[in-house]
Amino acid sequence: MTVKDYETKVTPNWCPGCGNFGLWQALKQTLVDLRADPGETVLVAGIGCHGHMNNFTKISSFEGLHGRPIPIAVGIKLANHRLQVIVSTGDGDCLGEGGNHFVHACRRNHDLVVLIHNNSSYSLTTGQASPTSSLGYQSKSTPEGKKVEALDPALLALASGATFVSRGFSGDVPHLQEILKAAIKHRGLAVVEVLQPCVVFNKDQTFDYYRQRIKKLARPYLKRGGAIRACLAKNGRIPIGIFYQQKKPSFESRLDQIRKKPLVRQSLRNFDWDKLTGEFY
Ligand SMILES: Cc1ncc(C[n+]2csc(CCOP(=O)(O)OP(=O)(O)O)c2C)c(N)n1
Ligand code: SF4
Repeated sequence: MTVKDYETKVTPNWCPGCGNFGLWQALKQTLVDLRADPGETVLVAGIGCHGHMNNFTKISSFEGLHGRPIPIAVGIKLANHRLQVIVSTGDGDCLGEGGNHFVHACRRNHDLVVLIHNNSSYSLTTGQASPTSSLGYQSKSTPEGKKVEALDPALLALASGATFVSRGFSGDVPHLQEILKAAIKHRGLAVVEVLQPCVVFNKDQTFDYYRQRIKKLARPYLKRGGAIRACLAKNGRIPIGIFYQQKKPSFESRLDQIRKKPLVRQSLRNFDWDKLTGEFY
């Protein structure tokens, strides 16, 4: 397989220079490196500029409602836990409308990758402030500047119980690729926050802004305390890398019902629907 094999015939409609291009490149290259089977790998997106990626990527995919890709991905994983399921979500999608799903998916340690395209903006709807926009961020919804501090997705993931937490930058594709590869191989909830500049609406968090501030972390922490300290921005520097990785049973691995085979492979022939529903009459 080559990068081209993971591309559909649809030409990307992202704006020229959009940070989504680097993220997409890293994802395709990672799929090549891992020889990912397009039929067994599923990309689930919400609604936003990030969600367009599904149209350009030739693997199984589903684009759901804004804020809801995580519950859809959980459903797919429960139906067939042998599939590799990757959630592609925006900072608005994942942390605004879908914030509760994110917290509980981390806590339950579902075996999913959650790839957050963090451009600190609701870009598809023309750049309103999102939960990750910084204090003072000016937009159509915050003309006098945002009055609330930004949410840190990696910090929230660590506090919520995710077993793999990382942050990459779409301007550094090889580094992001390393993170993605480790996240896909991880068994449990793997969060990859990607700093992804929106070159049209976010004039604060630009490629240059990140290039001047990012600092690479040498290796993951095995304890959450160290990882939390490592992921916090300090002295104006923004850390990137894998902050935390821990082995812990995933939610799916704890279910006796799917231990032998996935739900979709189980027969309905001996299933007594009347007996089951009869208990509730
Ligand atoms: C249930 C619902 N609420 C709101 C919207 C409107 N809406 C569509 S995309 C979007 C913002 C997307 O922002 P983000 O998730 O950060 O993605 P980006 O466009 O920045 O990639 C909003 C609010 C919608 N389509 N559906
Ligand atoms: S509006 Fe921003 S995030 Fe959306 S495609 Fe254009 S540059 Fe990318």
